[in-house]
Amino acid sequence: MLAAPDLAGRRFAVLGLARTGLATLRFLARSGARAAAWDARPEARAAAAAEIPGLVLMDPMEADLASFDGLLVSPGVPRNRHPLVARAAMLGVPVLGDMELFQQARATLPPHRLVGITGTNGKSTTTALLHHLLLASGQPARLGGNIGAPVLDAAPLPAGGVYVFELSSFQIDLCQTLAADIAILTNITPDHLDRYESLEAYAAAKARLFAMQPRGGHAVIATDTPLARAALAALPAHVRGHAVSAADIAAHEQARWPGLPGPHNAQNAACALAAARLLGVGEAALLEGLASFRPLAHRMQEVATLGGVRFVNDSKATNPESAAPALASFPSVLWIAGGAAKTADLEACRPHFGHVKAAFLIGAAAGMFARLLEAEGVRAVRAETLARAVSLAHAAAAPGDTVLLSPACASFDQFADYAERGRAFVAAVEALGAAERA
Ligand code: UMA
Ligand code: ADP
Repeated sequence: MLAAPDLAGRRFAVLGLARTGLATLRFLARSGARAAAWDARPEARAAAAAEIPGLVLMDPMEADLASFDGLLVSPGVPRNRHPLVARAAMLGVPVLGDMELFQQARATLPPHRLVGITGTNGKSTTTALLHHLLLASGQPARLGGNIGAPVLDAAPLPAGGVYVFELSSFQIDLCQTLAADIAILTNITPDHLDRYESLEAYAAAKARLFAMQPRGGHAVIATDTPLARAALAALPAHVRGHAVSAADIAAHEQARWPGLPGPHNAQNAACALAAARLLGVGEAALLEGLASFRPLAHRMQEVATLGGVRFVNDSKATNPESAAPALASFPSVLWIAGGAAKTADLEACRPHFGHVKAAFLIGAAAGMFARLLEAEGVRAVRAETLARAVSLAHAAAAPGDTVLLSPACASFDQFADYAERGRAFVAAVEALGAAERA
């Protein structure tokens, strides 16, 4: 397992004890470092104490922070608002995350390469696709990061392996030296504006991935969004830029890739292909891998067809830009949307409102979305809960229609995360199916 012997004897404060925090504690224990850990949720503290023998639980707000070698923070802890992060900065205590610890452990690994994939949308798909293409070519590869597999749990690869890590801007913020041999940027559109002062600050956070690259590193950037084009134009001189675009992918080629429909997936495929070629994947493996790739759950996932009505789970669409391609894909949609809004508009979805027969709105954004949609002549129903939205949408659907969960919002007002929201949708659809069969 991964460890960093250089950290032996050092002492860290760990804040956040969900997936990242637990993997961090396991890694510190393996490395011989000491930790004092905390989470605002008592149940997370109890679970961590049950897993890690002898774990010291200590609220770092009440501790002498200056006596620690670093504050290790989970990406979900808001760096811009949490008082501890400001205190650490004031005391000169480094605030780091799991990706930076991975970087510090790299010297102990057999020769390898690291790919870091960021962007507002398409990160997970591009990460999974590149990993799949590497495996298709017989190269040892491991995926991890924001996709849901903490990198400090990654088992080391043999020599020649490729680590394919999805990086949120939050994870990049918590790095100082992460040296990606290849960095990919899929796109930049408004998101996470509760964590950044401005859209420019969010874009700058993503661009730090390039600034940290080693000399001669490669940056693969899809130039379809203006802010990603700007990142390409501003690349540091020590990095080699590669411009790609959704338009690079010919329609007749993409037609042979059933797991990658739509222009958004052409963008993801263009990024993954360029990186795979830089990593030496041959053309035959690329063709085989693109054809055999299957989409991840909760992204345009076909759940069932009941009485001619198709049900599609696109719960991972957490902003208007990612919901737009789903709306574009189906001609007659009963659209389930809403949750914790990221933006005060639905502009990216507006060109596809003609596909929406009616919208069923849930969560905190329901009122705002209803006003926006009604102003555009779209029928909007305030369903409040997901279960009610599924049943109302089903009742309003005719054969040939699609009931689409593509919320254009985060899930945190009603669910633990997008995956729990997606599972709730699948369960509601399965219950409808069972009722129809009874
Ligand atoms: N917490 C505190 N105090 C606070 C805030 C939070 O103690 O002020 C605690 C919470 O109680 C919780 C923990 O900190 O126990 C939160 O940690 P976390 O949200 O970072 O949870 P993890 O399970 O470690 O998940 C994180 C990523 N989560 C976020 O970035 C919000 C996961 O990305 C990632 O898969 C995982 O690490 C493994 O690397 C999820 C995500 O939503 C999928 N990412 C965002 C996105 O894709 O848009 C960026
Ligand atoms: P991320 O990991 O960046 O959230 P995913 O690959 O998980 O990206 O896709 C999230 C959502 O965004 C899904 O609803 C998917 O259909 C949509 N999507 C995927 N790729 C793109 C893209 N390149 N541009 C816009 N939307 C996309």
